[in-house]
Amino acid sequence: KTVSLIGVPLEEGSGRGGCAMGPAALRIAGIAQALLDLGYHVEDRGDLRPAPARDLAQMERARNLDVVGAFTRAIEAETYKAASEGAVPLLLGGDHSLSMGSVSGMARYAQEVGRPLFVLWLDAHSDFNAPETSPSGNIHGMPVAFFCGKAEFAPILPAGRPLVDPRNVYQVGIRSVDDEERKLITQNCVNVFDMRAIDEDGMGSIIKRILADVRAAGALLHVSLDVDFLDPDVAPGVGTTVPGGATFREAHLIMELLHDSGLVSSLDLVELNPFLDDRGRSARVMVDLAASLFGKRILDRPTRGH
Ligand code: DIR
Ligand code: MN
Ligand code: MN
Ligand code: MN
Repeated sequence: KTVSLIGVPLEEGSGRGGCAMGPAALRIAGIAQALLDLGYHVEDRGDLRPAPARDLAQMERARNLDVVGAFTRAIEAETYKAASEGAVPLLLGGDHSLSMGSVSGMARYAQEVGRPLFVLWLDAHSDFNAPETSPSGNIHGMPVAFFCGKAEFAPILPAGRPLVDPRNVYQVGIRSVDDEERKLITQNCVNVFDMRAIDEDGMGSIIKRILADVRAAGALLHVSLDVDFLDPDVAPGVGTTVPGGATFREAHLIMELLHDSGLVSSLDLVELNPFLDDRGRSARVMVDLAASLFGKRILDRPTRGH
């Protein structure tokens, strides 16, 4: 099996500098070698560097739309291409606005193979703002609304692009939602498992329920992992830390369950800001989590059925 690394040096969606160094930091932390050690064929497609899209006029409530929109187009095409060639696209971010492109590319691929696309969104934030509801104007707070067709800017992707049904979006780790955004996720029936749900029910049982839904639907599963999903003590290298996040073990458990499910079609690693990191610690945690998702185990405990 091939994993295609797609570098996305994008920070213009985040409202501060640093995430553009994320792909370099993830490479230095050993993302390719970790996958090679697990027996994958790794194809590094390098970094995308599109020129700003001159047809996308700036909007006050969606900052740097020309840059983010150009990246969205390039990411959508590259993700779709990698998936069509039979690889698992692994996006090395870059801020979370990159998921506008990666998820849209996977939605196009899923439509082509006649399967629904489900999304597992591991984040402190719901990222369901629209330009009209966003308190910041930062597009990294809007990607879920975008790929569900609930946030329109100037036309970035072709009209009639395949969308994700918000009922097929599962958000885990949520602990920071803006007021207007809360109404949107409720109205649109996004499945939200906030930190309280994790505390009450346990991470394992929540993820197993989600994976059962994905399996029952015969869907592809795109996983989007924001560094701030993790507790800031575990991963400080992110611009929007929120206290009370997932622990190291909870995060690894998710990755191990995802691997065992065999359902994951594609992955985003996003929001790593090496400028804010502590000697590469957060970059290494993200690489370690990706390795677990691709099959690395602490103990080779016998799998049921074997
Ligand atoms: C806030 C912060 N909800 C916003 N969002 C994110 O600006 O829309 N921070 N995604 O990482
Ligand atoms: Mn996010
Ligand atoms: Mn976040
Ligand atoms: Mn395995």
